[in-house]
Amino acid sequence: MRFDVITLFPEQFREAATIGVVGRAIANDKVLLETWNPRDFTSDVHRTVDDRPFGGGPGMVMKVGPLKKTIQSALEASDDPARVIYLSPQGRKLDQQGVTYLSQFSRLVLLAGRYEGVDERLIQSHVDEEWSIGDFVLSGGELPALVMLDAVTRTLPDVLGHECSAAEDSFVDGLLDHPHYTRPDVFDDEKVPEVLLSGDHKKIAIWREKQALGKTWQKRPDLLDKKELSPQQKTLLGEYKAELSGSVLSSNSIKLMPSEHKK
Ligand code: 9D3
Repeated sequence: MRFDVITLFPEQFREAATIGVVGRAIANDKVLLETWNPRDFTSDVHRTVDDRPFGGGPGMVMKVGPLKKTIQSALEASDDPARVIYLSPQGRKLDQQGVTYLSQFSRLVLLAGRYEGVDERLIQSHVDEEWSIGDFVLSGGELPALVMLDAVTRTLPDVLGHECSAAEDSFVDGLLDHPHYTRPDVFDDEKVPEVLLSGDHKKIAIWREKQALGKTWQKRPDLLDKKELSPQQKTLLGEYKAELSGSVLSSNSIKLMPSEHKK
C-alpha cells in the first residue's frame, strides 16, 4: 500500500517511518511512504502557502494554488488510482471499522492541513473524503495522518509478526483486551491470577474472554450495546458480574472510570 502525505512538516514523518510496526512495513516494502511539501510548489520569492481569510477573522488559510499543484504531482507519481483524504476536524470520526474501510485502497493521498484549514474550493475539487481522529483540537493534520498510517498499516497482510494478528487485535471483535501479566508472579503482595500459571490453555482462553467481556462492560458499556453476544459470552459475562459482587464489590479497590464532563 502506498501513502503520499501532503504536509508543510515532512520531517515529522521521517522518524515515524523508521519505528516499530510501520518502520518494519516500510523496510519490508509492504508500505511505501512519500511526503510532498506544498512550499516546493510555490512560485513567489517568499514561498507563500497561506493567506488571510476572506471575510476577516483570526488565523490563516492554506492557499488553493500550491495545494492543487502538490496533489497533482503526488497523483502523477504513480499510475495506481488513489483516494484523496483530507484530515480535518469536520471529517468522519475514525474507528476500527473506518480503518478497515480505508485499508481496501491500494493508495491514499493524505492531506494534512495547518492554520485554520484549507481553501474550501480545494476540498470541493480535489478531496474525496474528510476524516477526523476525534473531537479534540490539534494544531494540524500531521498527527492524524500518522495515526491513520499506523492503524491502516497494522491491518495489511504480512505486516504484524507474532505481536498478534490484526484479526485478534482489541476492537476488531468489538471488545476491549483482557488484562496482561508478566514476571514476577508476586509483586507487592499482589499475585498473578492462578489460572495463567496453570498451563491449561483452554481454561486460560476462557478466562481471557471472560475478562475481556467484563472489562468492556465496566469501562466501555457503549461497545457492548453495539455488539451481539453469543450465549456462551452471555454466560461468561454473567459469571464475571457474579464473581465481582461475591468478592470485591464492598471493597474500595474498584477504580471508577473518569466520568464525562457534563455540559
Ligand atoms: C482552533 C481553531 N479552530 C476553530 C477556531 C478550528 C480548527 C482548525 C484547525 C481546529 C483544529 C485545526 C487543526 N486540526 C486538524 O487539522 C485536524 C484534527 C483535529 O484537530 N482534531 C481531530 N482530528 C483532526 S484531523 C485534522
